Amino acid sequence: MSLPIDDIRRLADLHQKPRHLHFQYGTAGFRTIGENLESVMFKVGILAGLRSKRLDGHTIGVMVTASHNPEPDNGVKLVDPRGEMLEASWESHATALANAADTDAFIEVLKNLVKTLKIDLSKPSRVVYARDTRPSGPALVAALEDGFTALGVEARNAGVTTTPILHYLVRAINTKSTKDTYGDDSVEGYMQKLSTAFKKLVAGKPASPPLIIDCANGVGAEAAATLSKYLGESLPLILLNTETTTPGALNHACGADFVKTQQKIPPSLSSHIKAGQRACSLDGDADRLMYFYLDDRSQFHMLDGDKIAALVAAFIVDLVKSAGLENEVRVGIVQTAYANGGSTKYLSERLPVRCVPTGVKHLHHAAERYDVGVYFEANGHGTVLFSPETQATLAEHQPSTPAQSTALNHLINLTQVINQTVGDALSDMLLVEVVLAHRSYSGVEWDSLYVDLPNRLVKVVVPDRSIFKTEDAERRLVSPSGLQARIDDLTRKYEAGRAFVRPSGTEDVVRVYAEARLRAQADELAYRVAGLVYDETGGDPATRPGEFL
Ligand code: G16
Repeated sequence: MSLPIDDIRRLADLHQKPRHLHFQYGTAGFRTIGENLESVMFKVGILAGLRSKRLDGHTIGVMVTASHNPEPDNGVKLVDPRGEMLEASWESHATALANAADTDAFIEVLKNLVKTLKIDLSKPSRVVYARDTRPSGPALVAALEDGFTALGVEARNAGVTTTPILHYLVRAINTKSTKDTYGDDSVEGYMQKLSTAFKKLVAGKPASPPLIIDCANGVGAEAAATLSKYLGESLPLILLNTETTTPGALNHACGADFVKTQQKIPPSLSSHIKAGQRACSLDGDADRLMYFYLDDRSQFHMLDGDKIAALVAAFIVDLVKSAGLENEVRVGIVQTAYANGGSTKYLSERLPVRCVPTGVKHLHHAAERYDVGVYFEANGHGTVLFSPETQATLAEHQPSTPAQSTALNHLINLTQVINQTVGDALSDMLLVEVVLAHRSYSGVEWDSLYVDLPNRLVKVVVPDRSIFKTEDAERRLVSPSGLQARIDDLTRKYEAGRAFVRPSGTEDVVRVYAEARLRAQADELAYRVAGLVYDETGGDPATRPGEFL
């Protein structure tokens, strides 16, 4: 069987690549200004179908989103059959297809792919796809659907939903009627699974005061509203920033990325939040979560991905011990260079900790090597993975006391409340609420697990970010040459100083992170390192250091 060249040609002609652009399948798939992405979507539709054929007809996921990016951006990422990110070796195939200059070149790349990857075209191809609430979404989905039509893909439209729900659906579809069944392959199945496990985990605990959720004016608003119905009184939710149809509102002055980078409460929440009340922010596709609260003096306290990891890991370690499984089940942590030095010190005194490059795919793979792998990026993106062996151990273990039995049941319910396919803001939120309920913690006690070093994250717009190359899990620059030595010289002057520079994989910027003992020092170090980057590259004068907080 050969490729349906006529159909592909006819539809490819409708989705021509913009001449001047180069596309790259990066940290989170393709991501750029939405209106430039139509040709990419069409090609991704075909690529997803080929990936499914290569994997014997297993269902592949396609998510159309630009997550934390501003509204004019959009993007697309592929999801492999177990709900994990696309296998890294296929990223370059995606990039090659996206950059084929015209229909002839595209068909050539396709033929080569089919040949070199030995894709059996007679196999079925199945895809499930969804989009977030961005205005550019419907047109891009139409282009994606043309790609499905061109290859004859059996495509299931999951509509407008969150990235983590799409990942859940992919795994649920592929494990349906198997011993590894992940849940019913529907949004209801997801809601039912999470809320049922949550209710079991908090049964008998005092009712929580309401939790405020800043939905970033994104698709998380719809999912959170549905989840709220399933949770009922077990967790009262107050949903804010739910304007999914207001132009320009998505991620604007709200959401997880705003909270993390600005280190302050979204202005739209100020009149709703009372001292001591906990609140959290989702990002535009609900895969990141940031908690925060205001203290009695109205001071803002951020509980980011590092704090979530510390809270959750300690809880799981205690349950493992209480269940009598400390010799069988080893808990480990995965972080990135952005992890606050305070968190790394606290965690590595208690558990094995690994540092990997930014990007969920790196964290996810590293976490799979532990029996229970807790991975969170400081930006609030993360989850907990229980290895198949550990899940079997939990299922088979015979507790010898009632206390062991209770702890074991809690662990089993945790495997259900946690979305193990990918970081999931709503699932992570339930997980945090479980731990807070069990520990009787408010934000204050949680925050006091360790003290964050003051830190600052800034971005510099440079003419060509690809000249920035890193090593040592992105903690050091190897190019441009000599720049790392200048950063080192500067960093040495600050007590507890640490700084690094890396090119973003989702925005056309270079990111600079710095931390130091005192707030003013962390800010100064970040700006001075940004200044070095700027001087090195002749950055865009519109975004001089100091102007992009
Ligand atoms: C994506 C990735 C994350 C990463 C973030 C920022 O998040 O999934 O792993 O931390 O981008 O990446 P970068 O600093 O390279 O731009 P999201 O929430 O935007 O999908």
